[in-house]
Amino acid sequence: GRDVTKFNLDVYHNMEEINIYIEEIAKNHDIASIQRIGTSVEGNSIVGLKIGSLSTSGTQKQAVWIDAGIHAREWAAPATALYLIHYLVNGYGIDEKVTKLINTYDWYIFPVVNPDGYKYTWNGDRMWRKNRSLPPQRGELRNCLGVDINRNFDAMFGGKGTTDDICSDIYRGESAFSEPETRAIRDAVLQLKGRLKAYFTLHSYSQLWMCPYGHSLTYPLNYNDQFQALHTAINAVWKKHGKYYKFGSIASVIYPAAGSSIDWVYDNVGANYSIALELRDRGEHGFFLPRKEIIPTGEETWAGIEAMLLNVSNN
Ligand code: ING
Ligand code: ZN
Repeated sequence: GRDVTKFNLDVYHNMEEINIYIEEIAKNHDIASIQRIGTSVEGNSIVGLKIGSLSTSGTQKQAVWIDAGIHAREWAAPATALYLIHYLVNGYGIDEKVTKLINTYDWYIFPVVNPDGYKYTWNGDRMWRKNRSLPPQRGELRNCLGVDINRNFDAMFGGKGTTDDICSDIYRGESAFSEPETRAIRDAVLQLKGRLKAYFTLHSYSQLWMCPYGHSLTYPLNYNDQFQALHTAINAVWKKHGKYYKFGSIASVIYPAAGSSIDWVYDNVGANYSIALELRDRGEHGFFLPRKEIIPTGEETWAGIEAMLLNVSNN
């Protein structure tokens, strides 16, 4: 395929630009098609791409999922997802490893799964994290907005690292899957049940690659496999630009956090690898990662994903 868009990958883009880019990619690359998986609280489409060649075996291919932008202010994450889309569609038929990974897996990539929040970081509050859901009517004097989508999944919902305080950045919502953004991810991922090899969710910042669980310090049944995969990934990441990422389970590496997407996907969809990334940096610029670091972050993230998937093909 040819990249006819004048889209610069080394700048941050608003929601409109991202949606246009996604449409252009689908138009210009036979292996890419638009996926609309739901509608946000404020009526914005949750849009991504499926990137995959036709199955040559006649059976359905395994799938890899990558979402970004669950948290609005973590701009490095959507920017990295756009880089990955670019790298995949332009590398197909040219780069041997990309070609192999596209022939092996159907890729589902959703750069901004919280479009309302993302828009609000462009025209309201740059530090907004949650979605833009109205508060429940339960007689409180405060009228804070928003639910943390990464506490709203049905994985020990209401447990550690969550709160029912509507004003908190980790407000879990009224009930599991109360939010349309959470349900959109749930329903789309469930369609891949039985063939989802790996689920990735991109956040920033801190430079971490993590597996379940977030809800507690217990470890998933295949923890050794996931730990090994994370190790492979962070080594490849390090080789690319010399950046060091730590790895391990969510609760052991950062903090306990119930209701997250990776815990829910691991337990309910049967993906052997359910992985959350915290991209660059380690706090120097935090959510305001300089634009000159977008492409290096994309490059090292791809290096990790590629190394990991080529390594785990038998597990
Ligand atoms: N960190 C994540 C958060 O939601 C995380 C960490 C990832 C927790 C995956 C649970 C599962 O708090 C940021 N920066 O959002
Ligand atoms: Zn986050």
